[in-house]
Amino acid sequence: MGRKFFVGGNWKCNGTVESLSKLVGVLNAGEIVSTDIVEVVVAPTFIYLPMVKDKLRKEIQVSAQNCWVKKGGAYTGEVSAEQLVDMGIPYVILGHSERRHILKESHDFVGEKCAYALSKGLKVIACIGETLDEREAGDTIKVCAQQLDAIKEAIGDNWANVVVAYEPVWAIGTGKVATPEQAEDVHLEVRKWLAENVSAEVAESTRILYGGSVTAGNCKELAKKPNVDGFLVGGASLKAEFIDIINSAQ
Ligand code: G2H
Repeated sequence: MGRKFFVGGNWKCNGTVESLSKLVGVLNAGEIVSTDIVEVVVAPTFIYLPMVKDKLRKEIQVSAQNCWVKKGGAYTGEVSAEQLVDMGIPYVILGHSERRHILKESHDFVGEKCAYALSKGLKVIACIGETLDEREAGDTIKVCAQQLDAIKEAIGDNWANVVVAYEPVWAIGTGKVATPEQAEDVHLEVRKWLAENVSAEVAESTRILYGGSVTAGNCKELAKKPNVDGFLVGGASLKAEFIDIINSAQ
């Protein structure tokens, strides 16, 4: 069976009860292709997760944007994987570059978070990607491999509930989208890495998403690439054009 297209909306630290209710209304009213063809997930901040989950059409799932690295307890300000499961949240985004770079989450810490979240039954959208300096130094694949190595070190061969999101940092929120060829080149390398370091089956079945300034205008060309299995969308997922991105599923 082929890989089902996957479109995630990462709402980041945006929204209010009013604006997100309106956005959910837009998503509920939009015509979207069958869930046989595309899996759709949106990720509000923790505080709005229950509200969005309740109001949203059932074809669209919800995701957290982060969770704590181990069992909950005396960790002020954190939300545990158990608590997400308790609230019926199926997905969590881990290792987003805004957390790696602004909050200094290391490769190993992200790997440990992935392992713990998976062990509690969450599905993980694991983000990787290089900075502009790393790309210009020719280190794109090396950096992505280091990030994947740390995840593999923590989760072993347990990739069935992992979706990988390749998000070049230089393309995030900048309006500078990777070309379809640039995205495909890295996705192919990520798939090779999976084949060489995990298994041929995992390489074949794992969805590899592209993220970084995806819009309704550029998604169709990106989606044509054989190793682009969907998108993780930030800014454009807060707008009605997210429907068009969902419908770019091939
Ligand atoms: C990358 C992406 C969503 P944007 O962070 O994860 O955001 O589409 O705004 O570049």
